Amino acid sequence: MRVLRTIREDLDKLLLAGSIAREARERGIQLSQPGAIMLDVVEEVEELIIRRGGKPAFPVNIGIDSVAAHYTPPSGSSERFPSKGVVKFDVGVHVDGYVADTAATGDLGGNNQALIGSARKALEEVIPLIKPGASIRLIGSTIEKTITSIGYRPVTNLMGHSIERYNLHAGFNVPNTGSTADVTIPREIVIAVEPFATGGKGFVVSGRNGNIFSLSREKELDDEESLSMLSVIRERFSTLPFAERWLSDQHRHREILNRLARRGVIHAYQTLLEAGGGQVSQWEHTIIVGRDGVIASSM
Ligand SMILES: [Co+2]
Repeated sequence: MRVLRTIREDLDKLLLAGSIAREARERGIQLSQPGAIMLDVVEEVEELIIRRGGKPAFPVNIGIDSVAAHYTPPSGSSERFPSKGVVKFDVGVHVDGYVADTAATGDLGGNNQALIGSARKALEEVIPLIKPGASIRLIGSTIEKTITSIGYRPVTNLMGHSIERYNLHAGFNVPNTGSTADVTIPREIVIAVEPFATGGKGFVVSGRNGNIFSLSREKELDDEESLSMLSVIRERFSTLPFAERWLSDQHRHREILNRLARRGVIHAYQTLLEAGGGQVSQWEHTIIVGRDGVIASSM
C-alpha cells in the first residue's frame, strides 16, 4: 500500500481540498430544498469548488430516499427535489489530485431526523477511534451497533475507503458492520469513513445509469470521435469520475460516451438502490491519518 507522502506541500493541498469540501457540502445541503432544481444546485456547488481553488473530484452526487449513491442530474435536466424525503449530498474535491470526500443528509419535509441522526451518530462515534493500529472490526461494529440501537440497519455493501492521489477507492476498506476480517489502520493513510443507514433490507443493488463515468481499460480505438473524446477525458478528469454534463460542450457527447462505455473503455456507474426500497441516510468524512494519530478531518 502506498502511503501519503507527508511532505508539507502535499498535506497543504489535502487540507485545502478538505476545507473546500466541507464548505461545498454545507452549501449543498442548504440549497437542497423542496422544489429546487437539482441541476442548478449541483452546478452552483461545483462552481463554488472551482472558485475556491479546487476541482470536483467526482460529480456532486444527489441521492433521494432509496437512491444510496451514484446519481447526478444529466445535462438539461429539470428534475426537482421532492417535497418530502431525505437527500444525501456527497461531494468530492481535489487539489492537484489530492482528494477529500464528504457527505451529509438533508431532511426534506422535516420528518426524518431519526434516520438521518443514526448515520451521523455512527460517524461521530467512530471518528475518535481512528488512529494507526485501530481495529477495522471495532470501527465497523461500532457503526453497526450505533445504527441498530436507533432502530435502523447499516448498508452492509457500501464501505468507507482509502484515498490516494487521483485514486478515490485505493483498496483499503472500512466496512459498516462488525462482520469483517480484523485488519488495522496503517500509518499515513487517507481514509473516508461513510456510514449509511436504512429502514430497508440493509444492502444496495444496481439501478439505472447515473450519468457518471470514469476511465476504465485501455483499448485500441479506430474512430476519430472516440479518440478525441478520450483525450478530452484524460486531460480534464484523469482517472477520476466525471459527469456526462461536464462534456456537453463536445459534439455528440452522449452517443460517444455510450459507445466508449459499450467498448469497456470507460465505466458507466449505475445508481445504487436500497434493495428493499428503504430510505437511506449517509454521513461521510475524510480523515488524514498520520504516523501517530489523526492530522485532520473534513468535519
Ligand atoms: Co466516499
